[in-house]
Amino acid sequence: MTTVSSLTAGWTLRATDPAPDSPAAALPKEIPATVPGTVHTDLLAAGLIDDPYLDLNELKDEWIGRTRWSYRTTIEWTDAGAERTDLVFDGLDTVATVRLNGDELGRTFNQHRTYRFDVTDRLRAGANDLEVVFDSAWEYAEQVTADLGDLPNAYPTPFGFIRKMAANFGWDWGPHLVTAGIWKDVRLESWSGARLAEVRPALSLDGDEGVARVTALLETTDADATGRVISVSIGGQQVEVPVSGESVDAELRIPDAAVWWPRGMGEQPLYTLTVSVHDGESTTDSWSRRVGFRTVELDTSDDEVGSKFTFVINGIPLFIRGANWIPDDCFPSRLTEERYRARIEQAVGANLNLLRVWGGGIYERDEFYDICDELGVLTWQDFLFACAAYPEEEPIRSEVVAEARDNVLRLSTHPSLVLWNGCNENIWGWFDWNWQEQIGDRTWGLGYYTELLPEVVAELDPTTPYWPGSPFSGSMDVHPNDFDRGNVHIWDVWNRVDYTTYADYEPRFVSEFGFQGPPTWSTLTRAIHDDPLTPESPGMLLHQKAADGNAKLARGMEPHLPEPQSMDDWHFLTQLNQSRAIVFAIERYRAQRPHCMGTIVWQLNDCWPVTSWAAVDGDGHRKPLWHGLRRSNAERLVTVQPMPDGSLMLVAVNDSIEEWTVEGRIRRLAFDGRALAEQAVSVTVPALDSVGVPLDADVSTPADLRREFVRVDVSGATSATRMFADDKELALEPANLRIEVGPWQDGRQAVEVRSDTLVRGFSLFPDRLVADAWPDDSDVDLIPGEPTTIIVLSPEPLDAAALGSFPVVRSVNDVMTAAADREGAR
Ligand code: BMA
Repeated sequence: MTTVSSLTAGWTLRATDPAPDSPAAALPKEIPATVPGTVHTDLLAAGLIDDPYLDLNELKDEWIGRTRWSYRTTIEWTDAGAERTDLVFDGLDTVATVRLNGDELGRTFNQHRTYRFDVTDRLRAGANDLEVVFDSAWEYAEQVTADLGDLPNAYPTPFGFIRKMAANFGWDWGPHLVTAGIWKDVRLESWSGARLAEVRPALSLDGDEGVARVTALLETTDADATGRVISVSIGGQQVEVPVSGESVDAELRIPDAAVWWPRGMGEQPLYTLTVSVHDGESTTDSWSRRVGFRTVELDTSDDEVGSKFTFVINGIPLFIRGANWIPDDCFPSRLTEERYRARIEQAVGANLNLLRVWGGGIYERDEFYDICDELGVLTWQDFLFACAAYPEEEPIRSEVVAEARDNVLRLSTHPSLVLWNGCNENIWGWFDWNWQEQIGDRTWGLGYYTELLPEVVAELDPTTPYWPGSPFSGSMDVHPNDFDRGNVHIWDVWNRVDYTTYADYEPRFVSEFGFQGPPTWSTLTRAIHDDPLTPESPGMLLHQKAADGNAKLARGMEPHLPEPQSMDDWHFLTQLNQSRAIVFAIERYRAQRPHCMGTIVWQLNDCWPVTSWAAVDGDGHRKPLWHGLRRSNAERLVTVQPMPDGSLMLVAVNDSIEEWTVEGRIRRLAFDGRALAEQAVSVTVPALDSVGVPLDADVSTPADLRREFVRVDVSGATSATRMFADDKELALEPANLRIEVGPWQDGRQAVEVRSDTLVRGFSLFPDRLVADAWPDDSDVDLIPGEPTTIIVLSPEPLDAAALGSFPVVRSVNDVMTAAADREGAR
């Protein structure tokens, strides 16, 4: 059997030949290094730099990415007689020279692939010196840019000329922290005879039978394969195939296989697939993964409107309720399985069924996809090309091939993986961002997206669909962001126009749309210590990376909400507006099913504390948007939507696999709670379908649009409210709340609240008291005469008086009536 010796211990780090004026020159000669890890986190752990996530520290750290770093450890080696020993790196970030006992083993240029060096004849008994020297990724990428000629790029850094996480060079939500280091596992593997160099499983369903096809490629130390067999087993079945050449094919059929389903549609049964190599009596290598049986089809067939973009899982068309995923830390080696799990559970809590791993980040570690397999969260994996034109020449091209093969093979076993996507916005860039003149007749990446990558997927992961881009129409003859065809990104909202513009569109599938809001108060004030703290104070501005971000926040809020009078108001209202913008879009597009078959919001998570489009901030705290996602993505949703003729329609959306009987009422209420009109609702919504119920004219027609609203209360879904005007136009009264705070028990504390007038945007911010405390709902409408209870989850008891008052308790009413009071006092 292969013997594995971990090499993660005993590493030290030093800057090699630093420029005399660089802070690197003043560093100690030996700094303890964590492997897997990265230079930044080692310097931080050694107290040599300040935390780059805090205040203005990011600006002090550019020299780290401009320095050459050497990692060193000693391997104590005893020869146990194996025929071969390989030095294996699961990931090197990025431009490295690997030396053993002073001899160069090789150079590396790609963060996203694995490297294996045969060191059989180079290891000596006793101590061996292993050194990995990282050149500056900046400088390497700048050199390749100079060699090949620059290409257009949405961000002014050379990330397109090096295979390294693009966002590492800075993004519109991320800092410039150009990393280096041994960011994944490193080990020695000793083996004899034959090793499984590649295992390519393809799992599918044929009626009730699970079909597992496996191709195994061997690497051998001998030409003689006599007596060598490969054994494949799954679900109690096993086959043994004699080896003749270097590859072996096997097929197993599992009768009545348990089918893997996305969450909400069924269970997530997983099987263990094991492949092993035997030479006579001895097992020389073995490989095993958890796998699942499912079929996936991306239906992009033409229809009367254009062409669809529908995921069909095990034969059932599924509405995707997704979010885009970015690296959860600028230093991904810090991501633990616990942190992955917490974040993916937050996605589940927000009623999401898909995460899109976006192309400016990384192929995540196995644990990410393992957790998604377990929880039934679908994954869509971008190849790592984002927002730029990419050269298709060397030295980039062969790196792209190697990286694609490595990662497609690694991830192909995951039943949760339902799409390989070629690029993020690069085809759009070619069409719309004035690229063509600059590119001329040079390559820009299209050959990757339309030829190279789909070929790799077809060869190595034939049971998972491929799509060239997000967005893409299906043809280079049709604009990539055509709303009738394929998938679109909607970014005019946020950048230019009001969020009600979402309602002007009837997309087939939206794979990006988003709206910014600041992080939670606890995260913001942990990271930023500006005094005074304002949206424009220096730390706030450094932690807002979007072009003109604060102006867009203000412009997006202005039509809807009262003007903020303080930093507290600004924080509350911008977060509220972020959530409302996205809820507006999701409800609208879900009501359009099956014309539209999915939304993927930009973005679930953050990599550091920042004002961004995220629903969960850099400290893992849920923003109000998370609650908005949870509500608008509920499996069963009622929403009141305007029709083209101006009338109102109640749309009941049923994403569940069971029929839904919707019983209840729709009322027009006055702000003081008086019922002005009422309509009974009784309708059955089939599974995976939606039904519209027109509102009666007396329910949908207000006598006073500033003092009335529509309320829907039905069985099986959260109540819905629809106002007749934007909040800032409403005649909202002072909230005059009666709040009762219950005792803290098992991490939960109930807050019951009543009001005798309509309260809009009622929200609790218990993280003002304890950073990790959070409410189970946000942006709640308080209806007169109907007490509302919000549960606060907190690791410690919260003071009842503080929990029941400003700044924990907020509402639109309090902002408006405070503003009115100020007006009155003048
Ligand atoms: C899209 C994404 C990201 C970006 C986001 C917000 O372009 O693909 O590149 O962060 O918009 O601007």
